[in-house]
Amino acid sequence: MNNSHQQRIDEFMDEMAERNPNQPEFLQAVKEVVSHIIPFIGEHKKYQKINLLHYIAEPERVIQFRVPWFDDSGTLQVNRGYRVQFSSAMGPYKGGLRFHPSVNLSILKFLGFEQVFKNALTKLPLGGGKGGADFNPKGKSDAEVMRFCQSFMTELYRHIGPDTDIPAGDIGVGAREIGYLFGQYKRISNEFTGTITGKGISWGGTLIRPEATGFGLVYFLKEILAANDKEFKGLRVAVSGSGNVAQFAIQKLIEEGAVVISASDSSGYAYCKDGISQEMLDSLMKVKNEDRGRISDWADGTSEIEYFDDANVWDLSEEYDIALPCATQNEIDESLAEKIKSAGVIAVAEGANMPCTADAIKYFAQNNVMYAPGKATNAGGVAVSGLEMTQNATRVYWSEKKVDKKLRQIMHAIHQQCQNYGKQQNDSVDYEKGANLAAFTKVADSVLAQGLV
Ligand code: NDP
Ligand code: 2IT
Repeated sequence: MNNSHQQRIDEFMDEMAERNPNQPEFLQAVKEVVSHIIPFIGEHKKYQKINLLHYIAEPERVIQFRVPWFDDSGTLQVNRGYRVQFSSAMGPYKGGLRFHPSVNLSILKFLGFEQVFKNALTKLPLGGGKGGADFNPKGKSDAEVMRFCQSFMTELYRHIGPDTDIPAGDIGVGAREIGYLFGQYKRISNEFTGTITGKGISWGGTLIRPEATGFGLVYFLKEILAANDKEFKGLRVAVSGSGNVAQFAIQKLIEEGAVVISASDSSGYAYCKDGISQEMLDSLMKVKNEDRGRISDWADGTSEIEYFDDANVWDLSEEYDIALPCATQNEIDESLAEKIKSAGVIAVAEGANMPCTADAIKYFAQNNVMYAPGKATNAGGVAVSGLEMTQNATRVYWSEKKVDKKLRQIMHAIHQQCQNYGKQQNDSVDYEKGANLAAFTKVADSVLAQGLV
């Protein structure tokens, strides 16, 4: 990168920091994208006419609201709810809802910003947004979760709609929460439309949506391996997280013949020397999804699973070939990236959104570890949400085979876009640059075509 580009990036980020104080995650996500876009704009006159970067980095609308609800003891609780409607350049706002105590505006703006580019890569007509609340569903009764979801939707419903903004799940928002949110939306609006995705299959959902993010991640990884004359068989894969994305990534990896050696949650991690079998995965899904238990409960009493309490899975000192972070943002910093490299890893593909810090990504680039960013690799989830919207709008249900085939095609096309825009002089692919530039051109062209104000 030449000095004038670096200077422009620094100036732009200084301005962003001033306009968005105390939003480190948002600034991190923006910097990651503009580092590629600024040199690209320098080479493409049509994007130089106007202040496109400022336009794209400013959400169209941010909604913040009070969410009051009564807990089981009759005490009033108050949480903070949000919806960041980031961009409608390419379609209605689309993106998940996160319920986690760490949720704040910085985190939701980073997620909304990334979502705009991710959704563009799917080639479906989707804008980008994200929302959620600083509510912790962990340890709450079903009735408490229901009351919270109903109160949350009682405000959110006026801002969303099947052609306006279509929320879905994310951390802490799974099948149960989507059900309660949709039920309340339907009740208030008196319409049964596809305003939320991730619905149950008997009430407007699509087959393969629960699986889509994890499956899509593995389909993408398969493309990376194939481009490097490699295949899954026998490769050892470390996975973090044990939620929706991790579970179905593990399932597809097992099908592909890989050996999955780990899963984790925020309390610790499980190491399975000989790999997680389908039977072990079934039991993990039961513990997590039905019993709402911990990884430690899964490991309890079994000899195949070694549990490490209060420990980070990326500290693992065993040898493995591939790392799939599927838990949360910034779970891998530079020192953990070094550990991952020394475990013998050839590729890191992000199931989570922004799980690697900027320094970790730099370390991978400098140390010959292939790195594929979440906006490309985890786009399968929102892609199948888009397919759910199509089915809802036309009032049909597609077969599992049809949805899975479309998901594979979409992941293949995203990989191709990364190759087209990220090919390096030595023929290797910079997936981060490829994803950013491929997405940027689509978003920017849509913005320019529609007029700016
Ligand atoms: P779930 O809530 O189903 O699972 C989240 C998992 O990550 C849990 O194992 C959780 O552990 C762990 N986790 C969450 N926060 C932390 C933390 N601060 N530190 C350590 N572990 C943590 O969420 P999903 O599987 O849906 O989401 C995982 C990631 O994938 C997120 O980054 C999300 O944005 C991203 N993603 C999700 C998509 C989807 O379709 N669901 C689509 C694309 C991306 P614990 O139970 O202890 O909190
Ligand atoms: O980060 C994501 O892409 C999601 N949480 C899924 C969004 C969606 O609308 O399905």
